Amino acid sequence: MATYPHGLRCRLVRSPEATPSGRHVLGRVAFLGHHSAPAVRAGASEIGIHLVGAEVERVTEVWETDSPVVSGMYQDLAYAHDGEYLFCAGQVPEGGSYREPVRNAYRAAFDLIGKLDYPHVMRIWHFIGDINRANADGMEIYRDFCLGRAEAVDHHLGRAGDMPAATGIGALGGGISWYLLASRSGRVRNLENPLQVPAPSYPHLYGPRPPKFARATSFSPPGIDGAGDLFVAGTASILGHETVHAGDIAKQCDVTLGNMAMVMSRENLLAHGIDDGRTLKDLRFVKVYVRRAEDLPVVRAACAAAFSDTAEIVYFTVDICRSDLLVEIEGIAP
Ligand code: 3HB
Repeated sequence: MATYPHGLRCRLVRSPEATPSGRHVLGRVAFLGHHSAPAVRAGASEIGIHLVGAEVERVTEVWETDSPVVSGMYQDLAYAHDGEYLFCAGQVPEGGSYREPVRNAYRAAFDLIGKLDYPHVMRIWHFIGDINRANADGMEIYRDFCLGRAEAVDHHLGRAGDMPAATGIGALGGGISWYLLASRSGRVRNLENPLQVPAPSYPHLYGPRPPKFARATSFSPPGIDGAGDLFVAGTASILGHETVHAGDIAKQCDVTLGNMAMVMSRENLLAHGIDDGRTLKDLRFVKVYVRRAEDLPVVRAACAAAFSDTAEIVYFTVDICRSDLLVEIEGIAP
C-alpha cells in the first residue's frame, strides 16, 4: 500500500521472513493446510486459515505499520493497534448453527472497536467452512452466517447500517475465520456498483437476511484528502442480483472482472463524490477464489491479462457463497 504518516501496509510473504526494520506488525494471516485459533504472537495478532491443501504453497498476509503496536485478546478476538489502525481476528468454531455465535463474535468486535476507539472499519474478510452445506436446521451455512451478521449489524448500527467491503468465501475447515481492519481518524466511504443490486438489498430469495457489505471501500488516511486506498470486495459473476453464466468459467471471469473495473472506474468514484478513478491494472493484492481446480488455467490466463505484471496474485481452490458461482476475485488499489 502507499506509505503515509502512520502508514498501513500489506505484504504477501511466501516464506517466513523478518519484518523490515522500522516496521511493526499489526496482523499476520497465514493461509494454511489447517486452521489455528487467533492468538497474540510476537506482539502481533495472528490467525491461521484453512485455505490450502497440504501440498500447496503457503502464503501469509502481513499487515504492518510505522508505529509501535499494542496487542491483546478481547473475548476470543486477537487484536493489535497502533493509535491509528486496528487489526482484529476471530474464529467461530465449527458447529451446527452459526447465527448466534456469529452474532456474538460480531458484537464482541463492535464492542472492541468502540472501547479502543477505531470507529471506521474499512475491510472485513470471512472464511466459512462448508459454506454451501446445510447447517443442523437445514439452512445453508452462508445464509445462517448472514443472519447472525445482519442481527449484530442491526443492533449496533441500525437496520440501514452501512458496512464496508468484505469477502465471504469458503474455507476447507475450521468453522468461520475472520479478520478486519479499522481506523481511528481516517475517512471511509463505502461504494456500490451500478451493475449490481447492493448486497444489503438482495431479495429474500437468497436467504432470510441479506449479506451486509459494500462492493468497495475507499479509505483516505488521516491528513489525506484525496481518494486514498480502494478496497474492492469479493466480486463474482452477478449482474443485478442474479448469477450469470452458470457453468461457464470464461464468461464468469469476464463478468467478474467487468464488475471490478466498473466499481473502481472514474465514473463510479465520481458518482460517489470521489475525484479519482482506477483500473484493474492498479490492483496490487489480489486474491482469486476458484471453485473447481480444473478451472485454474482459464482463471489464471484471464487474471494475467487483466492485472498488472507487478500485482501480487494468489489463487485458492475453495467454494463460493452461491453454489452456481465458479470464481470470486478481490483486490486492493493503494
Ligand atoms: C459477504 O457475505 O461478506 C461477502 C460474500 C461474497 C463476496 C463479498 C462479501 O461472496
